[in-house]
Amino acid sequence: MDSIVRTSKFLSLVLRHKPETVGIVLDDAGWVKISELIEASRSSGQTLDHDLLLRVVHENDKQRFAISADGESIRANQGHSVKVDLGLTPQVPPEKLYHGTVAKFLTNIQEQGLLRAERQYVHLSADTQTAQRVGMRRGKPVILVIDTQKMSSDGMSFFLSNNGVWLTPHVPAMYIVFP
Ligand code: HQG
Repeated sequence: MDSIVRTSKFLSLVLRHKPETVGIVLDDAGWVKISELIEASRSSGQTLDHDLLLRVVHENDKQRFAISADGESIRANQGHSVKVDLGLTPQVPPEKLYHGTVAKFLTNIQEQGLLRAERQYVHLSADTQTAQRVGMRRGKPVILVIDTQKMSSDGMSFFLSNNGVWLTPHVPAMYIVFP
């Protein structure tokens, strides 16, 4: 694994899920000072420096991370299981969004809808190609079509992360079109 991918995985772990593994604390909006992160990472055996970090942020295939306006802090754009307030404002979604999953989950999804599980939100994709890629992480992808227009008119909220992932707390089964 090259250093960019390895560092990206490390950042996903500490900025989304387990900051305590390197002894850092994220602020309420998920930010941590870059200098603090580098220092903390060093003491846990990661070779992280400012240049590598910026390359990971800028070259990341999904723009998973963001640097603050003052250039001093970093956070994950989405995917958190730790409780953070990303400060996203509700947005009107497109008429339909997509969710890539795999066949073994379908019975549960038919009963419970899409659950956010460990994460803060259910993740939805704006196009089927992206949903295919998300589903493929777990096997042969199955694409669910979500009637987001109906969800929205029924009062459910949607947020768009800074890297283009649609987020919502729960998708009840009645809004899901199964293949
Ligand atoms: C499934 C990656 C049983 C759901 C991706 C999914 C995405 C249920 C899995 C982002 C269920 C959760 C998120 C239910 C949902 N019963 N299974 N009721 N409801 N599921 O990883 O959407 O590379 O938490 O279909 O590209 O797969 O990390 O969510 O298969 O954007 O940046 O439970 O993660 O981005 O898995 O992926 P996840 P996800 P990054």
